[in-house]
Amino acid sequence: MGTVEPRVAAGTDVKLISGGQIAANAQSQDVTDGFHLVIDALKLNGIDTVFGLPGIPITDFTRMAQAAGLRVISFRHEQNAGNAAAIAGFMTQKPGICLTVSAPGFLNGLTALANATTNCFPMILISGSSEREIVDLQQGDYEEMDQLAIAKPLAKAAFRVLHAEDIGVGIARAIRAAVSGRPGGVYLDLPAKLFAQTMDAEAGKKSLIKVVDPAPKQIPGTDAVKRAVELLRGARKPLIVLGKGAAYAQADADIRALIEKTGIPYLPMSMAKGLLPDTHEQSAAAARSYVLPEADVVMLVGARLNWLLSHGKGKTWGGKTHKDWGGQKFIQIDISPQEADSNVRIDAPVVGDIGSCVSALLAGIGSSWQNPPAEWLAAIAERKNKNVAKMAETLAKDPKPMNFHSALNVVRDIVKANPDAILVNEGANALDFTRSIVDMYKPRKRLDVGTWGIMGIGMGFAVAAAVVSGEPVIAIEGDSAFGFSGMEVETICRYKLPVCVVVFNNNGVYRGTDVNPTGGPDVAPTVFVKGARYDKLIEAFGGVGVHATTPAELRKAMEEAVHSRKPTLINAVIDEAAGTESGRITSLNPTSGKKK
Ligand code: FYN
Ligand code: ADP
Repeated sequence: MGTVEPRVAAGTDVKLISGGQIAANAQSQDVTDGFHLVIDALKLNGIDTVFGLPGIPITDFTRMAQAAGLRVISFRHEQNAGNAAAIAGFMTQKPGICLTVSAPGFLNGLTALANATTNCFPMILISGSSEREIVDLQQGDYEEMDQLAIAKPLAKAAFRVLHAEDIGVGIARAIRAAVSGRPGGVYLDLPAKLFAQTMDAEAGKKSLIKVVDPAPKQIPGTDAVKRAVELLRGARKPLIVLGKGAAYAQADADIRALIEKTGIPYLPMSMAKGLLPDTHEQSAAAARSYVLPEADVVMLVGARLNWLLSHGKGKTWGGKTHKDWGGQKFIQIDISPQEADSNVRIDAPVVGDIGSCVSALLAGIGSSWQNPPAEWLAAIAERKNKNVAKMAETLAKDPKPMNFHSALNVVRDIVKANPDAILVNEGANALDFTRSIVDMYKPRKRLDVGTWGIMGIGMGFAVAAAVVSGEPVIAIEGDSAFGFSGMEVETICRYKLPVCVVVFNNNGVYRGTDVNPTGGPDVAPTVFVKGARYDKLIEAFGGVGVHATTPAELRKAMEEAVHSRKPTLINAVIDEAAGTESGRITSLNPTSGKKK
């Protein structure tokens, strides 16, 4: 490993010595190198944080970046660093940067990059790579891999920089690709040799680009807006669906104004919860299975008609079979012109950035808008009140052992009392119950498994959420989900982050009651060590561990954690029989056709 070399002062004589280190004598020009050009290019573009994991060839880069004033957050596994970068991108609209070593480190980061692309989160995965000449001839280099080719199909864009003078362009292209249009994951391949390349410092400075207007507004066409307004105006049972694109857009006030001015009921997708407070009277979240098939005009705002919305068809939407379309007409606001018609007909596509589209719709609606028919609103309210009352009844119970509901009743109160806290959530039952029980009050406060339903985002998201926002973070984790990133509790402790992890421990995947049908010594594939003490894990790193078996113990521990801001892990013991297979998406599990 090399040492951090200061830049050579002007007027010194510069010679390269081994490993790219620079020996300076008097009387020569000022030089810079690949390391510093990358750092300078990131800083020039307002990047202040890098998530990553040091190792060959980027160890010195992480040191130099820290020395140059960037915040460098080091993880224990690249996937978690990548997830942190991706969600930082979602929260800030700036590309989150993840830095990894070559081949295996790159591959570890790649899952997060692919997930970022799938979720439309802006992120740049920067990986060091081995020597091009050897890689391309497949001569067996250290960590040999054609990383660029592997990243391409999983990223929105992928670039490689071979020469120091191209670093400015490379970073600029990566930033533009990540945040413009539909955001996504970008791969930037930086071969080891590039970091040590030197060039004249002045020329280097001139080669850097401060990206102007990286995510340009995209104004929707007036015809498209008119078409959408007319469709909405003629609706008898209109519905607005808010997706995480709407949360990302940071057009919170206009979105709220649109909903309140039109009086149209809305349904938040999980990461759009809190865009308006979940307690808002127009929220139809608690009447989901009623409003989707009943609505006649549905306006999608930054939400795709993918599996999470049953592809816009089938029984969820009032179709007779899973392929039948319902009778709805759709308006879709999206920045991607290709999104419309991907599953069913979109009658009024409005293509543009959500801020511009929503403000154009607000203007189009004018001041003489009629609220939706009272019967529609009353029918929704009836379903909603029924569901809310049923939920309240369940939440009021205090079963022994504690179950998801009685534990989440506590979480619900804690989040209500701390609306600025960020809620990270993953698991199956731990995810589904939290989504419908815990109300969110502010935009972009709920971060979860997203489009793929991916497990393993937990600790990466929690670290980034704390670093980016400075607010307390509450991570509600299924015990299985937690296992994917659990080692990052060391990272949470190392950076003293205000993260309270609650592991809902029911002894297994979905639940802990399965048995091995052979009677053999192995436990069933879904079962973990019974009575595991996850709280001990954080104690190993100086954090606060709490073993909670009752709602009262859980409440006390969560209150203390949020108040003290100390890294905390609460092992919340849940009835091992409480979970259901795959939570709310059991139907996606194939069943065997073989007769026993
Ligand atoms: C919602 N509900 C409520 C409330 N909010 N009732 C009372 N009070 C409140 N506040 C009701 C809602 O009307 C539904 O009842 C039910 O609770 C569930 O709501 P949800 O979760 O919004 O609806 P549903 O049908 O589960 O949504 C489908 C889905 C969702 C696909 C969007 O399940 C989802 O996001 N799943 C992600 C799953 C995932 O990624 N898992 C990770 C992999 S796990 P009804 O209206 O009566 O139906 C691997 O195994
Ligand atoms: P959800 O899972 O919450 O339904 P999706 O991820 O399916 O949300 O959809 C998000 C949509 O939002 C994507 O189609 C994406 O193109 C779109 N989007 C993201 N950012 C913007 C933006 N600033 N303006 C308009 N559309 C956006």
